[in-house]
Amino acid sequence: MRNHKGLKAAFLILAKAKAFGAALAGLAAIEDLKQSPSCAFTGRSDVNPAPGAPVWPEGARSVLVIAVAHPPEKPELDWWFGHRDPPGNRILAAIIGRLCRWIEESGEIQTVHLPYHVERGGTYLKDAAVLAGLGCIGRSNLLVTPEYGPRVRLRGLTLDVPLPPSGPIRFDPCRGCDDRCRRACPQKAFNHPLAMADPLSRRPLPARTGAYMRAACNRQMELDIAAAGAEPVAGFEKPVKIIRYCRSCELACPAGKGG
Ligand code: B12
Repeated sequence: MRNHKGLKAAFLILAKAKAFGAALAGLAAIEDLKQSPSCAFTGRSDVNPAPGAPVWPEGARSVLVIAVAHPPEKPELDWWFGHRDPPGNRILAAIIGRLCRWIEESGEIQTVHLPYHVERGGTYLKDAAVLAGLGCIGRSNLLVTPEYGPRVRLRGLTLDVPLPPSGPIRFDPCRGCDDRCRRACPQKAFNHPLAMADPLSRRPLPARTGAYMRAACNRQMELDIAAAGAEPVAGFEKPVKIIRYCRSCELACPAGKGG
């Protein structure tokens, strides 16, 4: 897309994402994303096995990432009700679905609504969000935004046109922080520096210092599933199991609103 036309399209699309309910929205170039730490790191560590490089939809050139805030006073946005995915995720999916339809009405751009899981055709949303200018990767290994700290959830779509990226931004709230996200972890997932077998792998990653252990974090998720009990919930005929996944690292972060 020629420069001025691309800029205008980017502006209109980002404005529409907000009009449809996104708290934050940004654009990243897929060429840049292919070089991003998660794509490059993928599969290089036995400790943090990852699904592999994303498989991009044919012709995709740009990614639009949106964020919806998950403030501490609305914990239910993040809860699983039985097999039903969290309300926050359904809000994200609805916004992306509407955006796809709206963008395609132009007749000039093809979109693909990215699934959540990388192994099912999705992408690494935190990396995409950093490149799109939504924030930075914090010592919690989460995307930290100036507005809401890490208390956001992400979703994306691809577009088959090269649009001007809206990031990255200069923002680093972790510098000088006393590591309260890491200290809050019930499984001490940040206590183990990763020895990366591949000398070319980027030492400071993940969680910026190579100190995030997925298996330990996942152990807590399994405990959270085991702790879920059936409760009466409006809209459900019978009591339903509510899974409240751990959010200790993000809730401990002082950055942004709700921090
Ligand atoms: C699989 C998965 C999990 C797994 C494994 C997590 C992991 N990090 O490996 C488990 C179940 C354990 C998990 C846990 C959690 N998850 Co999770 N998870 C995902 C999923 C589906 C893929 C993540 C992945 O595989 N990453 C690949 C691995 C290799 O990378 P990584 O460990 O995340 O670290 C990379 C980045 O930090 C990056 N990086 C580091 N520094 C820099 C610097 C720059 C400049 C850039 C560009 C990148 C970068 O490089 C690292 C790799 O080397 C994403 C959704 C998605 N499609 O992206 C959600 C996602 C990352 N999870 C999310 C959340 C909220 C959580 C939890 C808080 C649980 C919860 N209540 O939902 C915890 C927090 C864990 C943590 N502190 O990292 C959110 C994060 C939102 C945010 N603000 O960042 C996401 C985006 C989902 C969403 N709905 O929005 N998760």
